[in-house]
Amino acid sequence: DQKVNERTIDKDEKQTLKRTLEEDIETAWDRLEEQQPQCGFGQLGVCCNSCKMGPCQVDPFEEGPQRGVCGADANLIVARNLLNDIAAGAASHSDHGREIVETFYETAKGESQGYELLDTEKLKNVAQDVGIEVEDRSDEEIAKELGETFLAEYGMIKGGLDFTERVPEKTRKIWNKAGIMPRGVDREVVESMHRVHMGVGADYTNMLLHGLRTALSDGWGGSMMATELSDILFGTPEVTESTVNLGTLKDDMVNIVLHGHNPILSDVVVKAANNEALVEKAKEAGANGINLVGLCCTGNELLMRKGVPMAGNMLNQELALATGAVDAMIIDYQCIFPSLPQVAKCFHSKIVSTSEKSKVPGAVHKEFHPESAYDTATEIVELAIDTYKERNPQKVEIPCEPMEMVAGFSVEAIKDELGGTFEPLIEAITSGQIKGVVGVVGCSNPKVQHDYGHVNLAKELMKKDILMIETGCAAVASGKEGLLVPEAAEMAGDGLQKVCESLNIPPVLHMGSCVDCSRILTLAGELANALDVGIDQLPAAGAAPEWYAQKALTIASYFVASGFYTVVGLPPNTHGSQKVTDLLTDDLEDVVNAKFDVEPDPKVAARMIERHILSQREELGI
Ligand code: NFS
Repeated sequence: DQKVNERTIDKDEKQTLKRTLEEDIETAWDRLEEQQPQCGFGQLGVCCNSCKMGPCQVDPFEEGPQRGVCGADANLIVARNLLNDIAAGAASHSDHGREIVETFYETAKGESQGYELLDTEKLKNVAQDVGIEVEDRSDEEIAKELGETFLAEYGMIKGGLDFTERVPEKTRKIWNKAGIMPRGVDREVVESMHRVHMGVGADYTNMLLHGLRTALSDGWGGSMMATELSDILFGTPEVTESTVNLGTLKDDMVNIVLHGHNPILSDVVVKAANNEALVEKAKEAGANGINLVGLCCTGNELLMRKGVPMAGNMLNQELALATGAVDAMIIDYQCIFPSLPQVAKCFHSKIVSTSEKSKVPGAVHKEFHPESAYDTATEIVELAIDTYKERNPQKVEIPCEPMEMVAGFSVEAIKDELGGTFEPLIEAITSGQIKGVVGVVGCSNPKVQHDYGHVNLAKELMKKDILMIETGCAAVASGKEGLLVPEAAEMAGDGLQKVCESLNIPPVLHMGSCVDCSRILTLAGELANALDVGIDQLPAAGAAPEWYAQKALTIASYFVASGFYTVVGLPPNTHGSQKVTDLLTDDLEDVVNAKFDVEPDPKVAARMIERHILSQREELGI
């Protein structure tokens, strides 16, 4: 019991965690335990395995070697590792974005199966944002040109990203001065890989500034294209009610879990699962129907647009299987434990991999392509129904009832809730009813008690009249804790409580998946433009209390580069260099008017964020 309590604050999942321990079902927590003690050089970021004169380690206590074979010191090794991480994160979001752009383009040309241009109003808005003519043209024509324009964002023909048009003038000036204006998405990532090669970048500051530029090409490029075109293809999210936690799995239904990140597959699976003939088939197999639930960010995409319930966040993936109730877990890519087939083997469950990029030994592979999307989705749903017949009801343990939540807060939806203009929000902020806005984002990490960082940071900040806009695993943690319903405003300070009551919104707004952190950027751009300031001047901040992924580091980096003071709960393995640490947590302020801080205690982090927001308000004179 002690172990279970140390591992999570989610009371509902404790029972399932206990089961994994009793029945020897190995999870990430067990593997973390086996890894102890983790390599100290790695934690400090002072080991380098880039070139094969190495691996090299620099002695942080200055007794052993101070340089690798090539001559790199701790500052360079730490910075190089960090740039490598940022590039990997930017690449994964942006490559996901590329698949969306390609599917969008195929749809515009009428070559995909199961997709349509669903939100044509947004199509026109986005096209106009990037300077495409919309008058007297068909939706397909506009979409085709938009698809071509966005495909070109990846290369370097244009020399600049179109969405930087959304960046406030003052913020763009800062980027130009710092030399970090992003050019092309692929260009920045490839250039990062060039710079981390042995014998290229040797100046840690120069390396890390390029890290910021690479991150910006993700936030205002790859991720933003992923969000905006997904909205056009699958619908711009509107405020929607749904449910969350392991209780969303049903003992009398065929349970299909959609896990990963890219909605191009999962969205079509939703269509297939609603097909009457397949529902009938499920009933013939003895089930009451087909139950779709989401996990991780693909789950967030479906929740936002279709109200599909969420089984949980990153650390819930093995626990979902450990309920014994999952018939098929469909994975695309990112944040997927390679160990899933091992857990599935303890039950009848099947893992179905779908991306050529993300094959997993032990999974059934059903490769997915936009041209045959619906056929593949149908095949997978049929497989799930067949697998259901093998389920042993005796082994099913669903630990709880689902928790209610509200999601779907796209920038457009927030504007709608406010009555069609951001004026009421700006009014609430300037009057001090709401002191500021914080983007709480990122992963779960077994090094942190599950959901502890997210939930406590949100609770502390709402008491201080600070509104949360959340994405990813952070938002799901808030959902499981019951913070994503309007009634949660009772826990907030008086000002925020009143605003939530009058608008009937929760104090924590679920804005979507991790690529939807770009919605946070778009919103910040709108607010800053309305106030005629740079993003760095807003009474706002970012936080990633339980992050683990390179992607999260990229998000934190584009938050900081865009002007958000950002507090992360775990260090990015940089403490082996005092100079890099100083740069990130101090000197960056002189470059982009924002910086990182590292603070594991959410209560302390909340105070740091509040202090920042109050000083921003003072400078704005509000
Ligand atoms: Ni984003 Fe983190 Fe993964 Fe989503 Fe969750 S772990 S970096 S929040 S699911 S991407």
